[in-house]
Amino acid sequence: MAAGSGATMATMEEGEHVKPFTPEKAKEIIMSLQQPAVFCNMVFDWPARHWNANHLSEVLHGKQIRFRMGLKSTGTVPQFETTCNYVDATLEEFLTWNCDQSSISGPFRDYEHCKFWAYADYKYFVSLFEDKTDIFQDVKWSDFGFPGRNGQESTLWIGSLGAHTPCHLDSYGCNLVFQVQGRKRWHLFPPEDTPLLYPTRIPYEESSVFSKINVVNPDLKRFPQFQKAQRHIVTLSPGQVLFVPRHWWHYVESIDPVTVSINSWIELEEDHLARVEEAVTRTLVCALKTAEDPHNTRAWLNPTEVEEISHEVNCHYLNGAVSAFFNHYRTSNATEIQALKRNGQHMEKEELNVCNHTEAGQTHSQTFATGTVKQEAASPFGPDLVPVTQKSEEPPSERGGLSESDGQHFGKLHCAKRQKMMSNSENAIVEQVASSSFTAPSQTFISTDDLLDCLVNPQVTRMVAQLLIQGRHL
Ligand SMILES: O=C(O)CCC(=O)C(=O)O
Repeated sequence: MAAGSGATMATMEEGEHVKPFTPEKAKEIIMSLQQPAVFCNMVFDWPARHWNANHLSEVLHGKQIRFRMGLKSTGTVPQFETTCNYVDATLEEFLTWNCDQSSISGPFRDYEHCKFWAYADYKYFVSLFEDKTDIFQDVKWSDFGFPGRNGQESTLWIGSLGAHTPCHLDSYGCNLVFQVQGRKRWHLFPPEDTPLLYPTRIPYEESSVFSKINVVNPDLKRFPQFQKAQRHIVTLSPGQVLFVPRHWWHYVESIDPVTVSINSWIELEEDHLARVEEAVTRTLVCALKTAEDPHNTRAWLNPTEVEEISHEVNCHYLNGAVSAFFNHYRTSNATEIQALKRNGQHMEKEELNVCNHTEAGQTHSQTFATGTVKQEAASPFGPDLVPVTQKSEEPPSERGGLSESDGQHFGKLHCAKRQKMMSNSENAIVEQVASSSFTAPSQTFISTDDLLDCLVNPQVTRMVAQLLIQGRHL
């Protein structure tokens, strides 16, 4: 929707501006869109618009922050957090190292600026600003239709040129990313490309599935299927907000000397099952990796993870996730369940699709109703929502218009109602839980044997065997 009906007025220093979308409309778009897109002109009145690194350095005066240090020049192997070095420093020290390259003192002294980047990444506002809770109000996700959501549910990312996050997908939610300072280039791949991205859970981090591929310098001999992946690229500039739909893969790199961005992951209905999946993954990864080498977690456990990896704790965590799933659907009202069931009929058919997994990119892009197929229709949302298309052009600068080619790619299929991507099995579980005839297990009900019965179920072991055989050349 272009500025006009339903648009809201907001005041800023230079005069009055109209936001192109009301909170209700923005939320409707976010909950229905299955393609990444850039919102323009939505945050010009947010106080956080002025949070450049110099300003943050004053706000956080003297606070020690952990920076991840990586090499600017790399080969074909992704720079995972487990292989990076870390430096504890203030933002002021970071800025001195970054801007005054002759400086060889301070905590960054061992890192030549021409060879390394530094990244204060994935910093939760609540731990960063602690007692300065007023600052949370400077971020207003309520403008996107999420009342009360502010800095408290946000993370901050401050990096130097070349700082990047390896390619991964987030297991939970969808994502809104506000670019505050400098530009970042996002390489995105749709969920149906998952088999082409060679997913791995090592290093292990809850909620992140990493790709084995360095997508900016891929080893195509080792990962030939990656050539079929549908890369979408967008450069995010200050003042813009990127919407990343659920399960889209992303590699993000800082392409200016200093970058600052703020994001918030928005919870989705699908997260209830995803939490159980993550708990199973954690239990399995911890058990096998500890069996392999009981004393060396550094090689596989992401530094962001708590070190508590005992089987007992993981089982407790799994039971918590399963109970939460049951509680949620038991208390969901009938309309909600009906909607879930309807959406489930349009499931993404990725389950147990092992035999075809090398062809998945092709098969899915044909059947996936809201994939990246080019559409002829113009954008239904006007110039302030720029779709990120395959090999797309850069989005326009703030207040700029949608380019002709962008408009052609943004058809009505892309704004179809979010298909919940609920699998048949989840649909069946939801139905069972919702129906009174289903006796839900009580309290701590999943034992190690229960878990093993599922993991070594013949269907599962067949799938694992097929994956191992197909991947034996890796
Ligand atoms: O900005 C980055 O480096 C990564 C951001 C990211 O992975 C996310 O917001 O999910």
